[in-house]
Amino acid sequence: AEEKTKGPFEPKYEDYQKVYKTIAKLLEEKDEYDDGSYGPVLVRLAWHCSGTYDKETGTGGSNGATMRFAPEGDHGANAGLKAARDFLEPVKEAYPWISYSDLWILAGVTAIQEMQGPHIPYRPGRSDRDLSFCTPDGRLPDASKEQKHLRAIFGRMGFNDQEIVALSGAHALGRCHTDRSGFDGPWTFSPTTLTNDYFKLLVEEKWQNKKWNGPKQFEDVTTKTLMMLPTDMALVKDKSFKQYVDKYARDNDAFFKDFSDVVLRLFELGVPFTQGEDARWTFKSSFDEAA
Ligand code: CCH
Repeated sequence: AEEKTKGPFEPKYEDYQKVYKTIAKLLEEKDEYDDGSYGPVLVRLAWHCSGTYDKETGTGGSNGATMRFAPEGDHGANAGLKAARDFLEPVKEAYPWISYSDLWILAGVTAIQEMQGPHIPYRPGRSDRDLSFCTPDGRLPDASKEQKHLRAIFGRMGFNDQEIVALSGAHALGRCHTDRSGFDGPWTFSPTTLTNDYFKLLVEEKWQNKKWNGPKQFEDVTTKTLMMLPTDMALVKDKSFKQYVDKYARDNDAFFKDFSDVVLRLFELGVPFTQGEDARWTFKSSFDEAA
């Protein structure tokens, strides 16, 4: 009798949930990094893959994982993201069927959920591409600039004012490193938990120019331990941006809902999915499992 040949491995929801769990476990184990978590730098990796998208030419975005290659990996904006890519290398070895580009975005989703953020629905479908797909330098935002620059950069990706503000709430997480961007310090007192504190601090705290040898940044008058970038301060200077800062400062649920919607879109920019939007999955977090 003819033997049925096994087709190629077709990973399903359960397989991706396994990868999620492996990343979540590693996040818990490797707690000696930075403020105690690789979570923030994983979110930054996923955003810097996606944020190169240009809607006019359809180039850039999270398809391809072209940051593996020197031209893009060496862009100034990507300084320090090797820590995130190296963190994920053992996961790629354990699950060789997942593309780097799907893995890096799944890691961003995992990090957000494991830092108590909202669920971010996810679809696989990214494939890795060679270095000829690297994007030119200069597509990611420059922190020394203000509202005009933010609208130009995020407009190129297809985002409006409300979406720019919602996305910026990610700065509740992590910190600036002098040896990476030149800036220094965290935005909030809980840099490994996603909250709307970034917005609350922007409206409730007084901010002053930090006197130091580094690039222009702001410090909170009360403790002088927190920071804001010029691009962060632009969100309260600009009336159209400010209305959304006020809204998210008042209402964490509204922030979580809008953040989930916009991050989902960010993470899908430039990906030629073969499956429709109804094929998106929502992964269980450690908090769902404990419940
Ligand atoms: Fe950001 N970000 N970001 N950012 N960012 C930095 C760190 C993080 C800008 C500049 C910087 C988004 C938008 C912007 C994160 C997520 C997002 C740093 C410090 C700079 C500078 C890097 C360092 O020194 O390590 C600018 C300008 C913009 C314009 O809007 C968006 C959008 C997101 C995600 C949705 C996260 C997370 C970090 C912390 C990384 C870490 O290592 O702790």
